[in-house]
Amino acid sequence: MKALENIAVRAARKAGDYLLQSTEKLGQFKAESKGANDYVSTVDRKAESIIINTIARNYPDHAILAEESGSHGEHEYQWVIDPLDGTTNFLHGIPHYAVSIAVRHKGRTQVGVIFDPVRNELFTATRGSGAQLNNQRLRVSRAQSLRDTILSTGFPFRNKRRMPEYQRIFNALFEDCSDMRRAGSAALDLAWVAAGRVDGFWEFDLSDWDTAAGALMVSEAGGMVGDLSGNPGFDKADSILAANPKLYKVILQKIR
Ligand code: 2AM
Ligand code: CA
Repeated sequence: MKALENIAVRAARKAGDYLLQSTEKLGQFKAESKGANDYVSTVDRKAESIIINTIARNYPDHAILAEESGSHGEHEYQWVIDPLDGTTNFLHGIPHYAVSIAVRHKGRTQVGVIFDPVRNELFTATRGSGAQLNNQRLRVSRAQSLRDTILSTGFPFRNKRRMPEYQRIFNALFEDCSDMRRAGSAALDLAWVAAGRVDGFWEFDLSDWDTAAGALMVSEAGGMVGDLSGNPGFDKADSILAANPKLYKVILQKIR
Protein backbone atom coordinates (compact mmCIF):
# COMPACT_ATOMS: atom_id res chain seq x y z
CA MET A 1 0.00 0.00 0.00
CA LYS A 2 2.90 2.34 0.68
CA ALA A 3 3.89 2.15 -3.00
CA LEU A 4 0.36 3.14 -4.05
CA GLU A 5 0.34 6.00 -1.54
CA ASN A 6 3.68 7.27 -2.86
CA ILE A 7 2.36 7.42 -6.41
CA ALA A 8 -0.87 9.09 -5.27
CA VAL A 9 1.20 11.69 -3.39
CA ARG A 10 3.45 12.32 -6.40
CA ALA A 11 0.43 12.76 -8.68
CA ALA A 12 -1.41 15.03 -6.22
CA ARG A 13 1.62 17.27 -5.71
CA LYS A 14 2.28 17.60 -9.44
CA ALA A 15 -1.34 18.48 -10.18
CA GLY A 16 -1.57 20.81 -7.16
CA ASP A 17 1.56 22.70 -8.14
CA TYR A 18 0.13 23.09 -11.63
CA LEU A 19 -3.17 24.47 -10.20
CA LEU A 20 -1.31 26.97 -8.07
CA GLN A 21 0.74 28.22 -11.04
CA SER A 22 -2.42 28.46 -13.10
CA THR A 23 -4.09 30.91 -10.69
CA GLU A 24 -1.55 33.54 -11.76
CA LYS A 25 -3.00 33.66 -15.28
CA LEU A 26 -6.62 33.69 -14.14
CA GLY A 27 -6.86 37.52 -14.06
CA GLN A 28 -6.12 37.78 -17.79
CA PHE A 29 -9.21 35.74 -18.63
CA LYS A 30 -11.62 37.34 -16.16
CA ALA A 31 -12.23 40.35 -18.41
CA GLU A 32 -13.73 38.27 -21.24
CA SER A 33 -17.21 36.83 -20.86
CA LYS A 34 -16.89 33.08 -20.22
CA GLY A 35 -13.11 33.54 -20.57
CA ALA A 36 -12.33 32.51 -17.00
CA ASN A 37 -14.81 29.65 -17.17
CA ASP A 38 -13.21 28.15 -20.26
CA TYR A 39 -9.75 28.67 -18.83
CA VAL A 40 -10.67 26.85 -15.60
CA SER A 41 -12.15 23.92 -17.59
CA THR A 42 -8.85 23.66 -19.47
CA VAL A 43 -6.86 23.79 -16.22
CA ASP A 44 -9.14 21.17 -14.67
CA ARG A 45 -8.65 18.75 -17.58
CA LYS A 46 -4.89 19.34 -17.69
CA ALA A 47 -4.57 18.68 -13.94
CA GLU A 48 -6.50 15.44 -14.43
CA SER A 49 -4.24 14.30 -17.25
CA ILE A 50 -1.14 15.06 -15.13
CA ILE A 51 -2.56 12.71 -12.48
CA ILE A 52 -3.63 9.99 -14.90
CA ASN A 53 -0.25 10.03 -16.69
CA THR A 54 1.58 9.65 -13.39
CA ILE A 55 -0.60 6.66 -12.48
CA ALA A 56 -0.32 5.10 -15.95
CA ARG A 57 3.49 5.26 -15.89
CA ASN A 58 3.47 3.14 -12.74
CA TYR A 59 0.25 1.12 -13.00
CA PRO A 60 -0.73 1.01 -16.67
CA ASP A 61 -3.47 -1.61 -16.12
CA HIS A 62 -5.31 0.00 -13.21
CA ALA A 63 -8.84 1.34 -13.72
CA ILE A 64 -9.68 5.04 -13.38
CA LEU A 65 -12.76 6.98 -12.28
CA ALA A 66 -12.13 10.69 -12.77
CA GLU A 67 -14.40 13.73 -12.65
CA GLU A 68 -13.56 15.04 -16.12
CA SER A 69 -12.86 11.90 -18.16
CA GLY A 70 -15.20 9.47 -16.40
CA SER A 71 -14.65 5.76 -15.90
CA HIS A 72 -12.12 3.77 -17.92
CA GLY A 73 -10.54 0.34 -17.69
CA GLU A 74 -11.42 -2.67 -15.57
CA HIS A 75 -9.14 -3.88 -12.81
CA GLU A 76 -9.18 -4.87 -9.12
CA TYR A 77 -7.52 -1.53 -8.45
CA GLN A 78 -9.38 1.65 -9.28
CA TRP A 79 -8.14 5.23 -8.83
CA VAL A 80 -10.84 7.77 -7.96
CA ILE A 81 -9.72 11.26 -8.93
CA ASP A 82 -10.94 14.82 -8.41
CA PRO A 83 -8.26 17.02 -10.02
CA LEU A 84 -9.78 20.28 -8.71
CA ASP A 85 -12.19 20.17 -5.80
CA GLY A 86 -13.49 23.64 -5.11
CA THR A 87 -13.81 24.72 -8.74
CA THR A 88 -16.04 27.70 -7.90
CA ASN A 89 -13.46 29.02 -5.43
CA PHE A 90 -10.68 28.54 -7.97
CA LEU A 91 -12.67 30.36 -10.66
CA HIS A 92 -13.24 33.36 -8.38
CA GLY A 93 -9.65 33.52 -7.14
CA ILE A 94 -10.56 32.30 -3.64
CA PRO A 95 -7.51 30.34 -2.44
CA HIS A 96 -9.30 27.26 -1.10
CA TYR A 97 -9.30 24.16 -3.31
CA ALA A 98 -7.58 20.78 -3.47
CA VAL A 99 -6.64 17.68 -5.41
CA SER A 100 -8.24 14.46 -4.17
CA ILE A 101 -7.05 10.96 -5.10
CA ALA A 102 -8.24 7.63 -3.69
CA VAL A 103 -7.18 4.08 -4.53
CA ARG A 104 -9.73 1.29 -4.20
CA HIS A 105 -9.08 -2.43 -4.18
CA LYS A 106 -12.14 -4.53 -5.07
CA GLY A 107 -14.32 -1.54 -4.27
CA ARG A 108 -12.80 -0.78 -0.86
CA THR A 109 -10.79 2.42 -0.43
CA GLN A 110 -7.25 1.59 0.72
CA VAL A 111 -5.44 4.91 0.17
CA GLY A 112 -6.59 8.52 0.26
CA VAL A 113 -4.56 11.63 -0.55
CA ILE A 114 -5.81 15.24 -0.45
CA PHE A 115 -3.39 18.03 -1.33
CA ASP A 116 -4.03 21.71 -0.62
CA PRO A 117 -1.42 23.49 -2.77
CA VAL A 118 -2.19 26.95 -1.35
CA ARG A 119 -1.20 25.99 2.19
CA ASN A 120 1.14 23.21 1.10
CA GLU A 121 -0.83 20.79 3.25
CA LEU A 122 -0.69 17.14 2.30
CA PHE A 123 -3.28 14.87 3.92
CA THR A 124 -2.65 11.13 3.57
CA ALA A 125 -4.38 7.99 4.82
CA THR A 126 -3.82 4.30 4.29
CA ARG A 127 -6.38 1.81 5.63
CA GLY A 128 -5.25 0.49 9.00
CA SER A 129 -2.32 2.93 9.29
CA GLY A 130 -4.05 6.16 10.32
CA ALA A 131 -4.24 9.60 8.75
CA GLN A 132 -1.52 12.26 8.59
CA LEU A 133 -1.09 15.92 7.74
CA ASN A 134 2.45 16.55 6.45
CA ASN A 135 3.43 13.31 8.23
CA GLN A 136 1.90 14.29 11.60
CA ARG A 137 -0.76 11.93 12.92
CA LEU A 138 -4.35 13.25 12.78
CA ARG A 139 -7.19 12.78 15.21
CA VAL A 140 -10.84 13.93 14.92
CA SER A 141 -12.20 16.35 17.54
CA ARG A 142 -13.31 14.97 20.90
CA ALA A 143 -16.58 16.94 21.10
CA GLN A 144 -19.28 14.92 22.89
CA SER A 145 -22.15 17.35 22.24
CA LEU A 146 -22.90 20.14 19.78
CA ARG A 147 -22.02 22.78 22.34
CA ASP A 148 -18.97 24.82 21.23
CA THR A 149 -18.64 22.90 17.96
CA ILE A 150 -18.02 24.27 14.50
CA LEU A 151 -19.73 22.31 11.74
CA SER A 152 -18.74 22.62 8.14
CA THR A 153 -21.31 22.28 5.38
CA GLY A 154 -22.02 22.85 1.71
CA PHE A 155 -25.19 24.40 0.29
CA PRO A 156 -27.20 22.40 -2.29
CA PHE A 157 -26.39 25.01 -4.92
CA ARG A 158 -26.84 22.70 -7.91
CA ASN A 159 -30.06 21.28 -6.58
CA LYS A 160 -31.84 24.23 -5.00
CA ARG A 161 -35.12 22.30 -4.76
CA ARG A 162 -33.55 20.62 -1.73
CA MET A 163 -33.21 23.96 0.11
CA PRO A 164 -36.25 23.45 2.40
CA GLU A 165 -34.92 20.04 3.49
CA TYR A 166 -31.43 21.54 3.85
CA GLN A 167 -32.69 24.50 5.88
CA ARG A 168 -34.61 22.26 8.25
CA ILE A 169 -31.39 20.40 9.13
CA PHE A 170 -29.34 23.62 9.20
CA ASN A 171 -31.78 25.23 11.64
CA ALA A 172 -31.84 22.22 13.94
CA LEU A 173 -28.03 22.01 14.12
CA PHE A 174 -27.44 25.76 14.24
CA GLU A 175 -29.59 25.95 17.41
CA ASP A 176 -27.00 23.98 19.36
CA CYS A 177 -23.65 24.31 17.62
CA SER A 178 -21.36 27.30 18.02
CA ASP A 179 -21.15 28.22 14.31
CA MET A 180 -21.13 26.88 10.76
CA ARG A 181 -18.58 27.18 7.93
CA ARG A 182 -19.16 26.86 4.19
CA ALA A 183 -15.74 26.83 2.57
CA GLY A 184 -16.54 25.22 -0.83
CA SER A 185 -14.33 22.13 -1.11
CA ALA A 186 -15.84 18.89 0.18
CA ALA A 187 -12.47 17.12 0.05
CA LEU A 188 -10.90 19.75 2.33
CA ASP A 189 -13.98 19.78 4.57
CA LEU A 190 -13.43 16.06 5.20
CA ALA A 191 -9.66 16.47 5.63
CA TRP A 192 -10.36 19.22 8.19
CA VAL A 193 -12.76 16.94 10.10
CA ALA A 194 -9.95 14.37 10.20
CA ALA A 195 -7.62 17.10 11.50
CA GLY A 196 -10.10 18.17 14.21
CA ARG A 197 -10.23 21.72 12.83
CA VAL A 198 -13.97 21.40 12.42
CA ASP A 199 -16.05 19.00 14.50
CA GLY A 200 -18.24 17.69 11.72
CA PHE A 201 -19.25 18.07 8.08
CA TRP A 202 -22.50 17.53 6.20
CA GLU A 203 -23.62 18.16 2.64
CA PHE A 204 -26.13 16.85 0.05
CA ASP A 205 -25.54 15.61 -3.49
CA LEU A 206 -21.82 14.94 -3.68
CA SER A 207 -20.03 12.60 -6.09
CA ASP A 208 -17.71 9.71 -5.43
CA TRP A 209 -14.58 11.66 -6.41
CA ASP A 210 -15.45 14.46 -3.93
CA THR A 211 -15.58 12.12 -0.94
CA ALA A 212 -13.59 8.91 -1.66
CA ALA A 213 -10.25 10.05 -0.20
CA GLY A 214 -11.80 12.21 2.54
CA ALA A 215 -14.04 9.45 3.87
CA LEU A 216 -11.03 7.18 4.47
CA MET A 217 -9.16 10.13 6.01
CA VAL A 218 -11.95 10.68 8.55
CA SER A 219 -12.29 7.03 9.50
CA GLU A 220 -8.51 6.60 9.83
CA ALA A 221 -8.49 9.64 12.14
CA GLY A 222 -11.04 7.91 14.39
CA GLY A 223 -14.18 9.46 12.91
CA MET A 224 -17.35 8.11 11.40
CA VAL A 225 -18.70 8.71 7.92
CA GLY A 226 -22.20 7.92 6.77
CA ASP A 227 -25.25 9.74 5.56
CA LEU A 228 -27.84 11.93 7.25
CA SER A 229 -30.13 8.92 7.72
CA GLY A 230 -27.43 7.12 9.68
CA ASN A 231 -26.40 4.60 7.02
CA PRO A 232 -22.71 3.83 7.40
CA GLY A 233 -22.63 2.11 3.98
CA PHE A 234 -23.84 5.41 2.70
CA ASP A 235 -25.20 6.71 -0.56
CA LYS A 236 -22.98 9.72 -1.06
CA ALA A 237 -25.16 10.95 -3.89
CA ASP A 238 -27.84 11.69 -1.33
CA SER A 239 -25.93 13.09 1.63
CA ILE A 240 -22.79 12.74 3.72
CA LEU A 241 -22.22 13.24 7.42
CA ALA A 242 -18.81 12.97 9.08
CA ALA A 243 -17.87 13.51 12.73
CA ASN A 244 -16.45 11.60 15.67
CA PRO A 245 -18.66 8.56 16.46
CA LYS A 246 -20.38 10.16 19.47
CA LEU A 247 -21.08 13.48 17.72
CA TYR A 248 -22.28 11.61 14.62
CA LYS A 249 -25.04 10.05 16.80
CA VAL A 250 -25.82 13.37 18.52
CA ILE A 251 -26.28 15.04 15.12
CA LEU A 252 -28.61 12.28 13.90
CA GLN A 253 -30.73 12.58 17.04
CA LYS A 254 -30.89 16.34 16.74
CA ILE A 255 -32.15 16.31 13.16
CA ARG A 256 -34.65 13.47 13.63
P1 2AM B 1 -16.14 20.57 -7.42
O1 2AM B 1 -15.49 21.81 -7.02
O2 2AM B 1 -15.17 19.51 -7.86
O3 2AM B 1 -17.29 20.77 -8.40
C1 2AM B 1 -19.03 22.41 -2.91
O4 2AM B 1 -20.26 22.45 -2.25
C2 2AM B 1 -18.61 21.00 -3.15
O5 2AM B 1 -19.58 20.32 -3.96
C3 2AM B 1 -17.30 20.90 -3.93
O6 2AM B 1 -16.57 19.87 -3.35
C4 2AM B 1 -17.75 20.60 -5.35
O7 2AM B 1 -16.80 19.91 -6.13
C5 2AM B 1 -18.94 19.73 -5.08
N1 2AM B 1 -19.91 19.72 -6.16
C6 2AM B 1 -20.40 20.76 -6.78
N2 2AM B 1 -21.32 20.42 -7.69
C7 2AM B 1 -21.42 19.10 -7.64
C8 2AM B 1 -22.20 18.16 -8.36
N3 2AM B 1 -23.07 18.50 -9.28
N4 2AM B 1 -22.03 16.87 -8.06
C9 2AM B 1 -21.16 16.55 -7.12
N5 2AM B 1 -20.40 17.39 -6.42
C10 2AM B 1 -20.52 18.65 -6.66
CA1 CA C 1 -15.23 17.87 -6.45
